[in-house]
Amino acid sequence: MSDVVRPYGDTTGDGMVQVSFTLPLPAGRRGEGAALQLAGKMGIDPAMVVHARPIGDGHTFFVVYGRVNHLVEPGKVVVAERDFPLLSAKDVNAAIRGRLRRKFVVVGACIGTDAHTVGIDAILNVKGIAGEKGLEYYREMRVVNLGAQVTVADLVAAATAEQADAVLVSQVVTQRDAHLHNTRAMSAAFREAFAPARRPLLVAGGPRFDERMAGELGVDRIFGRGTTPREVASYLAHTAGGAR
Ligand code: B12
Repeated sequence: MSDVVRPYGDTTGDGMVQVSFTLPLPAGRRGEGAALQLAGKMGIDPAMVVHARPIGDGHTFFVVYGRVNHLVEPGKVVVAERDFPLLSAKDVNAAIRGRLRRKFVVVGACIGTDAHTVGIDAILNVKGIAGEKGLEYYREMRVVNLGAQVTVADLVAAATAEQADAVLVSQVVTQRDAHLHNTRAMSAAFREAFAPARRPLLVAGGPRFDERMAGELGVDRIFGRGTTPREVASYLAHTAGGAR
């Protein structure tokens, strides 16, 4: 891998990027000028407005195409690596059976005011996503899906009543950092309600989470955009019986 790379637009290393944003300005020459000013301040030079469309009263959506001079250093990229093996459904079931000798109980929900259930349903429901079946398909798992807009108090109560091994929480709306506030509140409530050794595993997921923030948010693991049920099942099997 080379030490540095640049974005690719028309030719290798030409540094061309495309960005989109909305400005609270009416469409027109001044609006486009403002978009180019912003692009310049973002280090895009030269820049071109390739699309401008009025959206609502006094707002315009822009797409700007242009060159950045910044270099990308792949060797310095930090990501959350998967630190558990990716297993087949058969191996997940065998691992749980071998370690627990009972079903692994998963309680899932969308918390706060968030009503975006498609993501958590994709992970939990048998129909799954991306050609993989959801956790309900796994014989050694018992899944309780509480649905949308569940309060933290109700989630703690359900996890207690179901004797959950893992609590899976989805947060899709990120306005005013709602996903971060709600996840912190959830983890604090579980830490207060359970002694450390009895606390269920806490897993948060959603498209705009940074997977490296688990510690900061007080959860055991975060899964981001494009997660598949098999990854989650493999992680849960890996933790069954104590590994955190
Ligand atoms: C469908 C949708 C809706 C539907 C939701 C229906 C439902 N039952 O879920 C409806 C129409 C109800 C809706 C409403 C709203 N929505 Co909406 N919605 C979307 C949309 C188009 C798709 C979301 C989706 O289903 N993705 C598909 C799933 C499969 O992907 P996913 O959620 O990322 O999940 C995957 C991973 O993230 C991960 N994952 C997710 N959760 C979890 C949990 C765990 C434990 C794990 C392990 C993994 C995991 O695994 C999943 C599978 O890979 C998005 C835009 C977009 N294209 O993403 C906007 C979007 C999320 N909505 C948005 C908004 C603003 C709203 C509303 C506030 C609009 C309004 N003004 O009323 C309301 C809020 C309602 C509420 N109270 O929450 C914004 C959020 C912006 C932000 N910064 O937060 C978005 C991004 C649209 C936008 N660009 O503005 N919405």
